[in-house]
Order: sequence, then C-alpha cells, then structure tokens
Amino acid sequence: MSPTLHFAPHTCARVTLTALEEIGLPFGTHLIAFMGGEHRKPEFLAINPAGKVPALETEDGVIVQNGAILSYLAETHPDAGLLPRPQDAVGKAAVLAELFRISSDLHPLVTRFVMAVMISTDASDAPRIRTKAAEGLAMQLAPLERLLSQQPWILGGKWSILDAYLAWVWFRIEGAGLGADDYPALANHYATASERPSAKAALLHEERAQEELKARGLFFAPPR
Ligand SMILES: N[C@@H](CCC(=O)N[C@@H](CS)C(=O)NCC(=O)O)C(=O)O
Repeated sequence: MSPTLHFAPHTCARVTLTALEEIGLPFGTHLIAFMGGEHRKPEFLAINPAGKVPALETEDGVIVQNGAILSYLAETHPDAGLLPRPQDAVGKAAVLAELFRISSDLHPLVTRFVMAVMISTDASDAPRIRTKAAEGLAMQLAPLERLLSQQPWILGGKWSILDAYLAWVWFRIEGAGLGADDYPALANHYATASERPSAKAALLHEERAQEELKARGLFFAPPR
C-alpha cells in the first residue's frame, strides 16, 4: 500500500511532501481545503483528531506530527538519507535535539509571527503577539545563523530533512516580513535547499493543489 499524505499548500506539510519525494516511491496526496473548513470536518478528524496537516496514512496506520512522520520515514527508508541514524545514545539525542529545535521552538513561533490573529480572540492583540514572536525568533535564529555560516547544512556537510523543515520555516517568516538582512546564511541555506529536486517536486504538488483550490473557489494565499 502506498502512503497517502493529507496536506495543504504553504503549510508545514511541505516538509513531509519533500521527504516523500526524497524517498522516490509512489505516494498519494489528499488536499485539505482549509478555506472550506475541511480540517474540521468529521472525515478528516477521523484521520487526525487534532485537525492538522500533515497526516500520513501508511500500512502501519496514520502517523501525525511532522517530527514523528520524518522519524518514521527515516526509519522505514534508511537508504533515503532523510536523517542520520547514529547507534549511540548521544548521537541519537543530537539529531533529535535539532529536530525538536525546529518543531518545538521555531515552528510555534512561526504561527505567532505569521498569523498572530489566530492566537488571540482580540484582533488588537495581534501586533503585540507578533512583536513578542519576533523577539523569540531572533533568539532562536541567531545560533542557526552562526551554525550555517560555518557549515552548509544543519547537521554538517550533508543535507537532511531537517534542512527542508528549516527552509519551510524561513519561507514562512521571511514571506511574512522578517527582514533577511541579519540572516545571510539562513537566506543562502533556503536558496540552496530550494534547489533540491525533492523541494521542487514538493512545490509542484502545492501548485497543483492551488489550482484545484482556485477551481473550487477556495483559494487562499496566506501571509507566507
Ligand atoms: N506540531 C504539528 C503542527 C501541525 C500544524 O500546526 N499544522 C498546521 C499547518 S502548518 C495546521 O494544520 N493548522 C490547522 C489548525 O491548526 O487548525 C506538526 O509538526 O505536524
């Protein structure tokens, strides 16, 4: 059975799309139209009760959470080179630390920075939420900027799916107005990561999805 990815364009599901493209085996996609409220409909909640993409249906069941999906795919496709697989506890922890740095520290800040209106019931709070998120981002991005000015990829000399995750983070925050001037290494990392064939293929899935959304009158271009 080929896996099926439930996804929406511009979202963090892009990271899983990139991972599946990197593996290179057939997979299906199912577009979740946020503007149509499909992420809150019973059909999708039966797949992911949290109402979030990505959700990957596999022969082993449904896997949710980017970090878990990426670990699962790296484990089940060891030759795809998604993540290194050190055998020692410290090595494993080091890879997990980078994964959690992006998924637990950076990713929630992206939501606050890009879509501050989703964080409070009072829309007038949005500028303060965004300012605070920008502070948090500056704190989190500084060490990554230093790291990537010394090495091409997060884990050293070799690309990993963590680079695709960071590239998505950059895509969202830079598109939503975070100034790139202080982050030349991050901007360069994004440009290089975007050249990878799997990254281009993931964007093609998104483009097709956007066309479908337009045809259904459900197109939405969020602040990236
Ligand atoms: N921690 C989750 C976050 C997933 C997430 O927040 N997905 C967003 C798109 S980037 C979503 O589906 N949002 C819809 C919602 O929360 O209602 C993961 O890494 O998979």
